[in-house]
Amino acid sequence: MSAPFAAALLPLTLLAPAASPVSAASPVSAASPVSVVEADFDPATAFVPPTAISYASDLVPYGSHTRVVVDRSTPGNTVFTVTVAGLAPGHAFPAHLHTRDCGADPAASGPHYQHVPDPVQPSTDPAYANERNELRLVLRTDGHGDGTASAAVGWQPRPGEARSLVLHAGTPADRHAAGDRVACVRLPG
Ligand SMILES: [Cu+2]
Repeated sequence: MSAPFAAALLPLTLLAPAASPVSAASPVSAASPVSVVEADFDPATAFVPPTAISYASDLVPYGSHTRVVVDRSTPGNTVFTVTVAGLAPGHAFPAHLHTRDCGADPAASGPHYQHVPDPVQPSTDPAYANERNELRLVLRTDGHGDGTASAAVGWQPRPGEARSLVLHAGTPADRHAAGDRVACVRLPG
């Protein structure tokens, strides 16, 4: 290899370590007991599928922010903490763990994740559809549209089966039905 050619390669070699923490982030966070997703809400029509999708920009403005912390560090337990900034002020958003990945269609995230799956779907039996068997949060925003909510459950999601956190329209619902899906955050694993 000629010396000029080797010199040309050097900057690429130096770039490689800078890129590796980014590429390692997903596998590490999936295996780590604590995973953190931090993202701005974008429209579902964005060219690159966003980590956080807003389906209702009046309630979840584009560019508003979320942070979802999933803490599995206590065996047999999971603590979910959802923080938002810049959403509709003075609003209560029900938030749940759903089974499938977010998509352009709000229904893409599928049904609620259940620790003990109801053999009858859609699940309406209160023996399965309850806050112990599902993750159910209510995210209340202050006058600035900021808020945080946390809940602990006595289980850990099965890998790959709890792919998203969905925010519903809640109250005041304005132009939406209270149960409409207004935003979706993609979760690792
Ligand atoms: Cu839901």
